[in-house]
Amino acid sequence: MAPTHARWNPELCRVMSVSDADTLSQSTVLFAMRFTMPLTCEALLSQYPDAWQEATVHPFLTQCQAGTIRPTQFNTWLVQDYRFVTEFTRFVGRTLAAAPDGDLDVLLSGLNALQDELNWFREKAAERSLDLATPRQNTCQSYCEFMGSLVNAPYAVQATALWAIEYAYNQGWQLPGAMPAPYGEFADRWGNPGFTDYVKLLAQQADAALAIAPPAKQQAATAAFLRVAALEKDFWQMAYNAAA
Ligand code: HMH
Repeated sequence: MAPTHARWNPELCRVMSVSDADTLSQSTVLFAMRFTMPLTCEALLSQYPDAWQEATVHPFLTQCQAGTIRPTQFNTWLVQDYRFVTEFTRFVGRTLAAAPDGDLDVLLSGLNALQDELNWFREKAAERSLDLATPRQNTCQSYCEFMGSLVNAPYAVQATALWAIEYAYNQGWQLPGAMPAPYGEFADRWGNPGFTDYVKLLAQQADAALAIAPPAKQQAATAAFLRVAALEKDFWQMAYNAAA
């Protein structure tokens, strides 16, 4: 007999062989949903709140907001992030190469913005007399290698990683609140409404790919999300490791 309680999703009850949904607790059903419902970006954020918090909340960002970050630390981040973005651009290019027709428009707009961003980084580095050929620190190197390792990953995994990478900066730079000069310009680059809209479109595209991905690919997407979160956390910390 089909369950009649309005709160329960009939498809979920069918998959779970539930005939009397009223006897199940809400938490049991939420637990079961992790194994029966398609994975989404939103589900990843609610399943791993601690990992995501560590990726997006860091003293580096709060010190930018307070205006107390040391210029050498900020410059270290800036140079490492330029080195990251050059490889990230290639990662987006490879993701575009694997994308379905309907996703090309959004990914092309992302690459267009990255062209502007790379030139902006070069301007910021020139203003500060920074050497953009400074070697990559270990975390930057690991992050670039991780993105390289996704070259043959299923599109659902690439799209999930791409969303997570962009969302980490979109949230990280916004959460502390308005930043004073010269950091406001940096916060705005990843916190502006246009970028926020772009990240939402990336989530929709990742969700659509995940919805048709078999469980093994969804697991790989989860692993990629958690790896991005860990790398983002370590990336902020690099600012304190060495001079630019
Ligand atoms: C480390 N993650 C890092 N750098 C960036 N510029 C972004 C994400 C967003 O593009």
